[in-house]
Amino acid sequence: MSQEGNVRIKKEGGMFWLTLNRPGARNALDTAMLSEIGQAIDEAERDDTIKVVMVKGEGEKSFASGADIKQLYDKQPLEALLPGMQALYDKIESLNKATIALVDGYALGGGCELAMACDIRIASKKAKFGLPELNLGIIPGAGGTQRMARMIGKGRTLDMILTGKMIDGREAERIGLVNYFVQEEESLIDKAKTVAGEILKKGPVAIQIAKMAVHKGYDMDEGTAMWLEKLSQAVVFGTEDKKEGTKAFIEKRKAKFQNR
Ligand code: CO8
Repeated sequence: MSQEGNVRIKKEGGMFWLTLNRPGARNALDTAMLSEIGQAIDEAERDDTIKVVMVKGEGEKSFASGADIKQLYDKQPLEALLPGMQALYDKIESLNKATIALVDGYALGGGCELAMACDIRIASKKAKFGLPELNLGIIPGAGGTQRMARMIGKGRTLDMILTGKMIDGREAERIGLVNYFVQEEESLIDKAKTVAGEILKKGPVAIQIAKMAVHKGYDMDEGTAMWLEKLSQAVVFGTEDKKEGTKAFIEKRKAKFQNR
C-alpha cells in the first residue's frame, strides 16, 4: 500500500496511525480511500506489535466529510446493497485491536459514522459532528441510524438526522457521542496518546476479548450476553497473560503481557 496515498500509515510504539489524506476534499471518503482504509486495517490486524489503531484526518479542517458526494451522484439503487462503507466500518468495529478516532474539524455523514465505528472518540475544539445526509435526499447508510441511536438514544439521533444539525465537541461529549473533549491546554494528539498509553499497558488478548464481549454482547438479550461474557472470561483465564497479570500484582511490579 502506498504510504502517501489517500491514506497514510505510521507505526509507533504499539500504535498504528491511520491518517485520511485528502485534505483538499475535506477528507471525503471516495472508493479509493475506502479501499486503502480496508487494506490498512488488514495490516493492523495482522501485526502483533500493534495494540491501538489511531484514526485521524490530515489537516485541521476535517476528520472526514463523509462519502464522496461526486461519486454518490452516479450511484444506482442496487449499489447501496453492496458491502461498501457499512462493511468496512463493521470490520473496524470488530478489529482485534483497540481503535481511537481523533476528531479535529468536520466528522460528517460517513465521517461521523467512521468515528462511531471506533471504540473511543476524542474531539478537539474544532470538531463538528453531524449526519447531514437528508440534505442530499439520502439517509445515513454506514451505521449512522444504528450506532448513533445505541450511543446517544433514539430521540437525540432522530434530532441529528432529521435536522442535519452540526454539534461541537463539547456538546458531543455532553450527550455521550464522544468520550473526551480536549480543553485549551492539551493537544488532541497528546490526549489521544495518553488514552492509548493506558490501553498499551494491557494484554492484547484481553483487549480483543473485552471489545468483542461489549460489541457483540450489546445486541444480544442480557442472559445470552452474560453467557458470552462468562465464556470470554474462560478464554482469558487460560492465557499466560492472565498468569502474568495476577502474578505481577502479587509481586508488586508492572505486568509484561506477551499476547499468549
Ligand atoms: N464529497 C466530495 N467532496 C467534498 C465533500 C464530500 N463529502 N466535502 C467537501 N468536499 C470538497 C468540496 O466539493 C470542495 O471541493 P472543490 O475545492 O473542488 O470545490 C472542497 O472539498 C472543500 O469544500 P468546501 O469549500 O465546502 O469547504 P468548507 O470548509 O467551506 O466546508 C464542509 C466543509 C462543511 C465539510 C462542506 O464541504 C460540506 O458540507 N461537505 C459535505 C458534507 C456532507 O454532506 N457529508 C455527507 C456525505 S453523504 C454520506 O456520507 C453518506 C454515507 C453513507 C453512504 C452509503 C452508500 C451506500
